[in-house]
This record gives sequence, C-alpha cells and structure tokens, in this order.
Amino acid sequence: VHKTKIKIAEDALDANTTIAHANRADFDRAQVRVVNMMSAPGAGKTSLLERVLADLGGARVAVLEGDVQGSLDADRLASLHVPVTQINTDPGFGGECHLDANMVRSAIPALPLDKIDLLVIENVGNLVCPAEFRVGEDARVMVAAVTEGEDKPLKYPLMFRTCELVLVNKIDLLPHLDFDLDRFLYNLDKVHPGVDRCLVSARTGEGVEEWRAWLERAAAPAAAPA
Ligand SMILES: Nc1nc2c(ncn2[C@@H]2O[C@H](COP(=O)(O)OP(=O)(O)OP(=O)(O)O)[C@@H](O)[C@H]2O)c(=O)[nH]1
Ligand SMILES: [Mg+2]
Repeated sequence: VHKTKIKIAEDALDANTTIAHANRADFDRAQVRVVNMMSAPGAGKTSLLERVLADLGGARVAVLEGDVQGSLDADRLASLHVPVTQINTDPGFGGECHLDANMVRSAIPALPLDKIDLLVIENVGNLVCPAEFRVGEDARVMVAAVTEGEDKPLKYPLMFRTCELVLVNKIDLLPHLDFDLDRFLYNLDKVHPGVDRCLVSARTGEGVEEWRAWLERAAAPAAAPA
C-alpha cells in the first residue's frame, strides 16, 4: 500500500514538472520573468507587495493572486493600479493549500503577458505544500515573520532551501518578542547556506528599499548565456 502511495505522489509531481516547463516556455516567449512568493498565512506577502509594486523602476508588473477563497488580497493590490488576476483553489481545484503548475496554466490566458516584464505570483499561505510545486517561476521568495519563531527553517526546510530570497518580516515587533534573530539566521544558514536575506518591516518600511531593488533585478531580462 505504501509503495502505491509513493508512486502516485511521484507521478503527480512529474506531471506538475512537465506543466511547469510548458508555463516556463510561455513566459519565456513573452519575455516575462516570474517570481513565486510564498509564506505561512499572514507573514506579510501582500503587505510587502503593497510597499513596492507601484514603483519598480519602470518595470511593468502584474500579479497572479492565489487564495483558497475570496479576493481580499487581489482587491488590496488592484488599488495600486497593477493588473491582478485571481485564482481561487476552492471552486474547481478542491480547495488546495497551494498553487500548482496546472492552476497557473489555467490562468495564463487571463494574464497580460505581452504588456508586462514581471509576473509576481502570491501563493496560498502555507509553509509546506507550495514549496513542493514548481509553477514555471524564475525565482522564489519566501517571507518568514519574526512572530513565527526562530526554529522554522529547521522544521520546514524545503521552502527555506528552495528559495532565492528570504524576507525576514515584522522586525518592528522585535522589541516585543523573545525572537532570537541571530539564532534564526544561524538556522537559516544551516538549511540554505548564504541564501540572500533582507530584514524588513512592511509596517515601518525598514529594509523595503532593499526588497524593491531585489525585485527590480528579478524583473530585468535574463543575461544571455555565455
Ligand atoms: N507589525 C507588523 N505587522 C505586519 C507587518 N507586515 C504585515 N503585517 C500585518 O500582518 C497581517 C498579515 O499581513 P498580510 O500582508 O495580509 O499577510 P499575507 O502573507 O499576505 O497573508 P495571507 O495571504 O493570508 O497568507 C496584517 O494584519 C498586516 O497588517 C509588519 O512588518 N509588521
Ligand atoms: Mg496575502
């Protein structure tokens, strides 16, 4: 029974990889760079996007917003006059706790790919499942809020290991918490040595310019292969 279960999971992930490659090919054809943003629920993905999306140094951006239900985050981001496309996993996708390549594929016809340089995908809030499913992205960003505890890289290593940038958010709250930032960074380097990280607060704006600069670089066309 165990073997069968593992085989089905492997097949599902293989199918996902195939569709992710098809998405990647569509994004490449349109010369659009794609960033997949992930975190536990409420770590601050939407708040950190609200801080930077209106000004990315001239790069044209759109958002693909993934939620189980509703369009609360899409409405927040649309008020920045950025094109936002909503995917809800509840109707049609079984209420999944993550986006997979097929869900993203189903949204591609609704995306303004010929008018943008960068697509930011806000994944469903979840620290586990989104990390398992590539969707055709160029880069992954994860947000880890200091309210979540310094042990999280050790307990949820896959997401920390498979991202290109870690945004350590809510640092305005540090004086009120017993969160040990040095211990968190030590744990982070244990699972993903040297990964880029920014200490940020969507509340006060601290560190936000560094995050904006990273996203601007992510929007730049890929360097030609040598
Ligand atoms: N103090 C403080 N609160 C923050 C910060 N960033 C976000 N918040 C608050 O945290 C809550 C969740 O923020 P969101 O930006 O909605 O988080 P999210 O990751 O998009 O949440 P989901 O999409 O539901 O997973 C909101 O009440 C924000 O105001 C921060 O830097 N400092
Ligand atoms: Mg959100």
